[in-house]
Amino acid sequence: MKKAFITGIGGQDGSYLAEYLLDLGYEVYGIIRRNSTPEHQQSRLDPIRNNKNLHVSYGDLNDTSGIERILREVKPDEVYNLAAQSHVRISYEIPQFTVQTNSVGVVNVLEALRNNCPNAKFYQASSSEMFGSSVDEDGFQRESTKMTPVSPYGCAKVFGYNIVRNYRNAYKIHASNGILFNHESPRRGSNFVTNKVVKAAVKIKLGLQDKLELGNMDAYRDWGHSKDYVKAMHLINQQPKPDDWVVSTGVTHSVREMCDYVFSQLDLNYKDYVIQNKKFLRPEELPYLKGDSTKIRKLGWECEYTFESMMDEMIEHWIHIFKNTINK
Ligand code: NAP
Ligand code: G4F
Repeated sequence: MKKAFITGIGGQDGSYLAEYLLDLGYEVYGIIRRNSTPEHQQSRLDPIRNNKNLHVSYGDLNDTSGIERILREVKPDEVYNLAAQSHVRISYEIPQFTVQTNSVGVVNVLEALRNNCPNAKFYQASSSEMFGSSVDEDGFQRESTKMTPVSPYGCAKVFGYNIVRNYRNAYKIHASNGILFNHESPRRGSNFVTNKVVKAAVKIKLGLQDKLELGNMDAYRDWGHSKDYVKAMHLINQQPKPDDWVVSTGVTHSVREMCDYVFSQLDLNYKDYVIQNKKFLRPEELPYLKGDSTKIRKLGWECEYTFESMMDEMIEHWIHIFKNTINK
């Protein structure tokens, strides 16, 4: 039985990846941070909580001794470093914590791996936010696109990306980067724009909310589904040679178009409800993302969800939640 260790297992991707690996027959180990409200934090793991092959313990990327101890005891075959302060706008509010976790945290895990299980395969959750303002002439970002990050989050992720390549070359560690474009699901944090919009639109439809306050509606994002993207993470760690891969749908929509789609599905016009609040604007915005994932598609990876089927699933999720609330 293969053993996998996942940091950030309580997050959107970590929870889907854990489910996927358990289904494949892995023994899965993961860390969550200590939190004053554990019920809330661990809810994404509820579907697999009783699986005997799941082992969750407390840990933090900034607590090196704990990471060292787990890797020494478990000696995993595969390590997935998904833990991060993952919110771009909030990275302006807590830049030092963001850098500590998203940059130094990567070194902490790599060092623990090098000292305790040097043959383990390492996956780093790199991000399209690293491209920042760079777009190739054909309108896409790809593995070769220049990285000009425009946020503390993006800058920190570029360091993580580079240190992975450095450890790969210097120490011959099987360390890879997945450069993932935005991906969503019903498990997405509700302060990210897709889930924020869907949750509010459903509440407006049910008479539970009047308005929705957003920031910049003219940014474009390439939105895929987290369930499809965790399969790419696993595929990357199965490759004979470590490398860097873009994971994306190749389709882009503006925040405005996404709002239009969601409200229309509920027979509403977003223009009647959405207002701008400057507090949701960013000091520097990333205006446009569209990824070329030709390289990983050559390995057989593909998306099962479309933008529309993913948004529909999120709408259904929130309708179910709020109808149950109303009926109680
Ligand atoms: P998420 O839901 O925010 O999950 C991140 C997890 O990391 C959370 O469970 C969080 O725990 C944990 N974490 C934060 N700081 C930590 C620390 N110091 N030590 C240990 N754990 C810590 O994010 P996600 O959407 O699943 O994304 C997974 C990874 O992919 C992240 O690294 C993200 O930056 C990257 N990524 C995401 C996307 C995307 O569109 N989703 C795209 C590209 C890359 P708490 O709940 O305790 O904060
Ligand atoms: O949903 P978002 O917060 O995602 P963002 O900033 O693109 O970051 C996500 O994707 C990255 C990959 O490119 C990941 F690395 C990162 O961890 C995260 O998962 O914002 C999307 C767009 C932005 O242009 C933002 O300015 O939506 C715009 N937006 C407009 N109003 C808003 C809002 N975003 C949020 N979160 N909240 C708003 O009210």
